[in-house]
Amino acid sequence: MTIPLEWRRSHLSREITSSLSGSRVVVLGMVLSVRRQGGLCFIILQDGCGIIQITAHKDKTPSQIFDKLVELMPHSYIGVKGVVKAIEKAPRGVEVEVEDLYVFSEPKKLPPFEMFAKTLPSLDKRLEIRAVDLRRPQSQAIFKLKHQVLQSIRSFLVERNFIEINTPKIIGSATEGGAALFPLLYYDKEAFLAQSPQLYKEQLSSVFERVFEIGPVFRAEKFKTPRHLSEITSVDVEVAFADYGDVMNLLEEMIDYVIGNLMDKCSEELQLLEVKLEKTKTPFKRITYDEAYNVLKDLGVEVSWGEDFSTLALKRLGRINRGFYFITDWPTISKPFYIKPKDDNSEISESFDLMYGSLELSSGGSRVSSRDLLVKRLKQQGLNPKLFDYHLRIYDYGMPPHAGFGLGLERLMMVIIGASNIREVTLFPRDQSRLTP
Ligand code: AMO
Repeated sequence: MTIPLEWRRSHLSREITSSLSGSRVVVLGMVLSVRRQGGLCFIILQDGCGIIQITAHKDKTPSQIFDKLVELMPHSYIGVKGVVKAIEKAPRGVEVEVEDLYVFSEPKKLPPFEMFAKTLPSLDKRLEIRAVDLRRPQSQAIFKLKHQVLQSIRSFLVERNFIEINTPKIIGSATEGGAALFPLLYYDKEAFLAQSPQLYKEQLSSVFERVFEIGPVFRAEKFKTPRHLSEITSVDVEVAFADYGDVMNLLEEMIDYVIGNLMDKCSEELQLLEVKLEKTKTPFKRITYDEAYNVLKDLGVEVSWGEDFSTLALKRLGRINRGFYFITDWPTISKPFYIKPKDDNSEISESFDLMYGSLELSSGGSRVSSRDLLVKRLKQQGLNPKLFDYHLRIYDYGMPPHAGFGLGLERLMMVIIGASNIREVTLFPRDQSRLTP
């Protein structure tokens, strides 16, 4: 369908303010609600950036237009021509008084939830028609916040001379351990979906020094939890001539910047979601793995030195440590091969996890920059160095010391809006039981 010239949009909802009073505008969007009140009809129209009230007066609007307006179903996509009026009672203090109407499409049926409903069907049901669920202003607000988080991360890093990279998502060998890989057939060879841009970002830090990538990573997760997905967006950062202390500082500064930016720029979305953000307190608390281990032992929680903390153990730690904190200096054995053991104690590594209560948001550390040590660490972890030849050969030509982290964007969003399920902050989540939409 070609859009008639006279039904091209003149203004977005957000651009219509009382300063346009008396002007003629053309607005396009989706009907969120229709309300008849005596001789008046009020429509809330939603476009990509907000809402605007449309008002029709029975005695002023041509009758065929008025009759059509009151019959409109929510989810109709329409165009309205009319005059802007400043009205105190209207949402945003402004409305458009209808002169003409164009109906682009009308729904065949209505979704099983209202656009402003407080009680909703289960997330699983809503995900079946996710793009319709996203028409709810509250649902949309989550992704507008996510967009702002991404914008803020980019501007924070670019201001600090980082360059954005894009690395392959089809790869030949594991980076984070073999179990969580998705295999695929790459022509006649076995390949995998990337678990992380880890090795590429490390190599590129030897060239550009400060690199970041924001992109999908794939994990064949065996867990069915509200915190795990099979495909997530990872914010990966790598810095040359830096160690784990430097990148922990960078990460906490970045989180602080992102939250400050949301508070400044997204008050509408935060209000809609009833989220009250507080300025973060930096520096974040830092506890070592051993300190956490001893606290857990004292609490009678079963922990085995050298292993990751269990969900229960993290819950207990989260009760003591509210908000953001780092767990540092993990046993070398618990971390991937590229994490650097300490020079004075090779059992402990220069590593960290960033936590929020019991939720892990990020992990990172100083990297091994010697080829020989990298080969040794690969072998220790039961990995075949031959499969990493493409990576190891770069180290033959020299490698600066470097450090970095990977931050799970969806986990950060869970913390920001207080979501209990990661699927709530993912447009089209992928997990063991979900491959559509
Ligand atoms: P790691 O494997 O800890 O580290 O991943 C980094 C962060 O990504 C998020 N995350 C997930 N979120 C949801 N579902 C999942 N299945 C999932 N897996 C990971 C978490 C986690 O903290 N290469 C290293 C990073 C580095 O050292 O630079 C890495 O990938 O928030």
